[in-house]
Amino acid sequence: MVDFSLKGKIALVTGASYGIGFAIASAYAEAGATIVFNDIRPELVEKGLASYAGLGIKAHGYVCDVTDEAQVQALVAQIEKEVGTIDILVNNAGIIKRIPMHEMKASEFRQVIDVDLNAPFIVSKAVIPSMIRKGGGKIINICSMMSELGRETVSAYAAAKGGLKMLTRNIASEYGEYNIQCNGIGPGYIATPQTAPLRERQPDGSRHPFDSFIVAKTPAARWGTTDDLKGPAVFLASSASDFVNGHILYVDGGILAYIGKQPQ
Ligand code: NAP
Ligand code: GCO
Repeated sequence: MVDFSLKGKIALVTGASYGIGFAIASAYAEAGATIVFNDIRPELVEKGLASYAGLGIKAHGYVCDVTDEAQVQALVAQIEKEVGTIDILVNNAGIIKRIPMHEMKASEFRQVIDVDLNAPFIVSKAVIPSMIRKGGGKIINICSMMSELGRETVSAYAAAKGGLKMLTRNIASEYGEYNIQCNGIGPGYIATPQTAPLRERQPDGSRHPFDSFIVAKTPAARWGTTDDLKGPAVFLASSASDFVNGHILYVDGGILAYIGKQPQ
């Protein structure tokens, strides 16, 4: 019997008050895991706790900026004291800044790299020693279409998510012998607050051009929802994927396989 259960496991999902992180954590709870999450703003941690409670999930929420190594080290120690050793880490917290590269400040570029690439390093580094002591663990990095493709205005984000793909492969390479599997999920275009600006109705009520573009570029002819990510995330967190390591699982409705529909 293939085992997709997460019963008895403790999962930390970063930036999971809402959006993709919230959906993944909720799916993990449904599969039996104890949920731990963090957010950078106290009010969002409270909002997240209420949202989880609304689903009947007693989550553990903490305020922590994942780019701050001291805060992350303290968070992991507090989780280990109050909840237990982390079995599953999902590096989900992320930001994007859509600015033409020649207009982007170096500080803005660095901020995106800090959250989307440096932070997964910091948090993974903090949890790996305990995973080794425990005999194994799962690390899942939330990558992106921009781990493979570029587009206008997302230079920092693409650089970060491309780097995150290789960090995923390197963690897999360095820690596979300790029964730690590190894989990535590469969501396609998912309807969350992060992509809301790309889906806004135009003043005349028509669809945003980027909205129509993505629908034409996706064989499934739709935006993804956070529900589409739940099954792949549970698979990569479960023992069903114990021999999957260093893999980026694209959950994109087929975007990466498709040249795109001819404009009518
Ligand atoms: P989102 O709605 O913007 O949520 C991002 C979450 O990360 C928020 O809870 C945010 O908290 C948190 N966060 C940001 N900076 C943080 C920090 N320094 N420390 C702790 N938490 C922090 O994004 P999403 O659409 O759910 O995306 C989640 C992940 O999936 C991101 O890594 C994103 O790059 C990736 N992704 C998204 C899509 C998509 O189409 N939506 C596709 C591919 C990949 P605050 O609200 O307090 O900032
Ligand atoms: C953008 C979008 C994308 C998505 C996602 C695609 O501006 O192109 O925000 O980057 O967020 O990463 O996989």
